Amino acid sequence: MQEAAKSKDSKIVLALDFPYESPNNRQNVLSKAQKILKAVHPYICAVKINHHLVLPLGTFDGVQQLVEQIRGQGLIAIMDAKVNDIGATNQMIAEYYYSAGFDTIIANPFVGWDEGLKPLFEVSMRLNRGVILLCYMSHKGASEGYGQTIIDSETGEKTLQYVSFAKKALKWGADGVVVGATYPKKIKEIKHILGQKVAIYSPGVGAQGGDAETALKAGADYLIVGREITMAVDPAKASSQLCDSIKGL
Ligand code: O7M
Repeated sequence: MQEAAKSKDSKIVLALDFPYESPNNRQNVLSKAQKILKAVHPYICAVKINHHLVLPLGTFDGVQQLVEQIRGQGLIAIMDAKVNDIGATNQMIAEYYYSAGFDTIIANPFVGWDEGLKPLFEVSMRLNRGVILLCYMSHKGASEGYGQTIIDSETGEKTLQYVSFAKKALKWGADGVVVGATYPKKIKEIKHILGQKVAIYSPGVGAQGGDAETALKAGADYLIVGREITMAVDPAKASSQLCDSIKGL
């Protein structure tokens, strides 16, 4: 990610999301995605794909073509699977996505380590890929889970769920955490725990009300941006303007 961000001089991760279309128009979704990638690739450092594309296109029929295009453009391909199952299933999910060429996968730390995310980290290490963990999501309801006060199972002390997840990201050797751009104070708090060891990816800029500059100044390393670019009249212009506006931050 650091190399891609440096060579593209951009901290933008494009969330390649599109509104629902009838499954009969699947081919249209694929061409829209290919067209946007072609237009915006000079202004971004990575692309995040999730169910918006895997469901209509399929992993090995359509999404793999996009992953090849993404990697061919010198960008990192991130699979936003929010992996959240028992270990054996998590490992299978990762192996398939890695087979399709993804560099990294996003997982949910609520599932825990033993027989949870451990097999996912092991397969990722073995294949030299990355794991990014959710830490505090961008939507309002995030407070009900990520914002809960909990009793830490190891220390027996009261703490906040997202603080515990940030510490786990360090302990488990995660490559990044996701913290909503809509919560800059939480980005700052989490940055204080992670330092430069684990990168912060912030979604929620634009469409969800988060501000790019505020999130970066609070400590975000990368911004995950979807609709502000994908729904723009001119996606290349929208991404190049955003990229320019955050240079040097
Ligand atoms: O810029 P948007 O709002 O159009 O899109 C944001 C993208 O980031 C979209 O793909 C969401 O699924 C994702 N996202 C959030 O919006 N909030 C979160 O807390 C976490 C994610 C995410 O990427 O999780 C890995």
